[in-house]
Amino acid sequence: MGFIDYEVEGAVGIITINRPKALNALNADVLTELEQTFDAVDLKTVRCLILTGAGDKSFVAGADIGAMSTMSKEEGKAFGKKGNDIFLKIEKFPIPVIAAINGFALGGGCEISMSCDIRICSDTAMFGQPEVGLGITPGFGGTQRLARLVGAGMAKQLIYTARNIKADEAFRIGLVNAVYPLEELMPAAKKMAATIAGNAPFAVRACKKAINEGLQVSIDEGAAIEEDLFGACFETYGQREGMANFLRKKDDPKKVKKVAFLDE
Ligand code: DAK
Repeated sequence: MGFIDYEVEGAVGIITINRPKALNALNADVLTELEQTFDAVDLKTVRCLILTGAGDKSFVAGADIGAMSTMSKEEGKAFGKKGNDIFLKIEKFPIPVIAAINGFALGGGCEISMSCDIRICSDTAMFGQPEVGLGITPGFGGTQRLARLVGAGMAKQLIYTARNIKADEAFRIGLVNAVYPLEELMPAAKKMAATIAGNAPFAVRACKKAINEGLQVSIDEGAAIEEDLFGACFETYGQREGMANFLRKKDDPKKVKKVAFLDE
């Protein structure tokens, strides 16, 4: 281990990709450690994750170009699979993952942020898919997730031109939800994560599953997925206590504070 830091603050886990000398570029070791870190998250107590990069210059400057430059077709395919497996793991991870993008998010860096549930960034952030300039396609889901997030026309323009965009443009096209001065980024990410972690954990996880799975299917099938997950919330501590709390509040608004939802 050595390229990934993991710390827990309350119910929020913070995963930091820590390879600042290479602007946190992703090589096979970084990807392996990242996967091991996600596998080790204690889902009984951690309710939301933040993914960020070490240093104040880069989130992730992409896949490691030096490591890739001499790969054979087979090695390239294996590397692509390794990346795709971990990016899919992040996307399907049971609890929400917020990408706190503190600088360059290029190639695989932009792609890993897109596998997270929510993206917020510093005003110094820079996004792009420069792959066609390197003779490859975006290989960690960029052709798929960028089009889903910002629409096919904008995704095609960014990918075909390999042009980098700054934080304000990323915000304008809907790639990120909010932009902060660099020093305010992590406090904002922690505040958002703590707010999410303060809600009923079973319900939050069910929402993530419903949104993600619903996006892959027709609206009819999506409605069926939603019904199942909605039903699954009943009889949980969160549903019982959340609704009871609302009813108590109606009796006497001063009597009851926000529910402290138990882990479930
Ligand atoms: N890989 C390896 N090292 C990198 C790197 C990268 N992507 N980006 C930066 N570095 C290293 C630099 O080599 C330099 O190392 P030293 O020379 O100090 O040893 C150090 O980080 C600092 O970088 P610079 O000196 O270049 O710093 P600047 O501020 O001048 O420039 C920059 C920052 C981010 C604009 C520049 O470093 C840059 O353009 N970096 C490359 C960005 C990029 O093109 N990223 C996309 C990589 S392609 C696949 C799946 C996925 C992918 C591929 C295949 N399969 C399915 C097979 C993904 C591909 C990509 O992500």
